[in-house]
Amino acid sequence: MPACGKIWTHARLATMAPGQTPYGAIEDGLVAEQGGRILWAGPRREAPSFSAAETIDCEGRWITPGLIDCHTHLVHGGDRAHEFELRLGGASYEEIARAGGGILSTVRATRAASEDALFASADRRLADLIAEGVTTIEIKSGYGLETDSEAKQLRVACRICRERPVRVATSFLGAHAIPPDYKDRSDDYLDLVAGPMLDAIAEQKLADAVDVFCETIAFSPAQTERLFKAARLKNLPVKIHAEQLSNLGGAALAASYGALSADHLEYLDADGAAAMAKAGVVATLLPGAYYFLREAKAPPVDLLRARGVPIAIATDCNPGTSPMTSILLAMNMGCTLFRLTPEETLAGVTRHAARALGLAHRVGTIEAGKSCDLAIWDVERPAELSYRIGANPLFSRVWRGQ
Ligand code: DI6
Ligand code: FE
Repeated sequence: MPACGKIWTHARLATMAPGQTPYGAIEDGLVAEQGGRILWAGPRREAPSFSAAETIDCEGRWITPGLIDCHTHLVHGGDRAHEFELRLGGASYEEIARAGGGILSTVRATRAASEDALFASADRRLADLIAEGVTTIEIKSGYGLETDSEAKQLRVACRICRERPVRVATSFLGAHAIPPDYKDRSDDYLDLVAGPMLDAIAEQKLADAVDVFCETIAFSPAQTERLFKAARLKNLPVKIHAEQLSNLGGAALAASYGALSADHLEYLDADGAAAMAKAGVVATLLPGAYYFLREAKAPPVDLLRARGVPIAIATDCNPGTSPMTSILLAMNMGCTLFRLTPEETLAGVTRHAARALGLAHRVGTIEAGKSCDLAIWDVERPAELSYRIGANPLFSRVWRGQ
């Protein structure tokens, strides 16, 4: 009789493993855990007779993989609620930026904040995500824009990883905006980011990937490519904020560097989608930013589907364009705003999100060998996770078997 730690039985499993049935569903399933990993998962009647330390009767509830928020700016100082008021009072984004607001106001607040203060505010946002069954999260820097402050953001992300029950993947986003002291000298700033700043971040092993905001208001494709070349020399995978407000061909460029993901993609064209498909780049769609900015153009979901590009969904949790800490709401918006199916949005916060972080071998599906990260839901069918607005049917959450 094989021994194991815990067993979850009388469960309906949405394994999200690729295969024949929608959601990889198994009616009357069983999951066995050993040492924080999934030892066995499948139909209960096919299960070996385990001798388990603990057996949990799920009473027919659905179990999905623990959810993955694969694009967040969780660690930042301050908020932009006052700018929200100004904008609703008629001020334009440009007027606010000229008055020192916008992204640079978050940079000031982040630079001024202590690590403890950054940890405390990120922790509150994290609690919202954990309460919805999130077990893996990506966290970017990008509000420091100087070496010490970028490192500070990433150190806080690493502290979250050490002190909270969640797996964290970090991304270095020094190329998020041009800081005021480099105004009209974006090439000089990019040299700093791709040079000494990246050196320091890599040296301290603070980042799992390198990200960049490729956009007319941020960094050009030529600058992006210089950063990607530097990342390659450090053996760090790359990702990109691309085609959010215009089409600069950033996604295709990222694909030529084997990027893990290209994110936003409202203005992606057919060539970009083809390049992503060929290179296996995940398309991470961020409906929260689309909604908050009241954008007019949705990402080309039909094109992504036709090309077989894997689609992930994330909150983009950030103070400027997506002050959102609900992964379930992001799933709902993926359906209502982008016309994804509930099965696609669930794959978008599990299997495909894992791939967007280079973690597909460890998380994202309920399969033997992967980390035992599970979300157990009080729902009658998995589509309810995308269908409801503002409800949280999480029954319990399991991270590394606990
Ligand atoms: N795209 C966005 O929408 C945010 N960053 C990015 O690269 C904006 C972040 C902010 O306004 O603070
Ligand atoms: Fe973002």
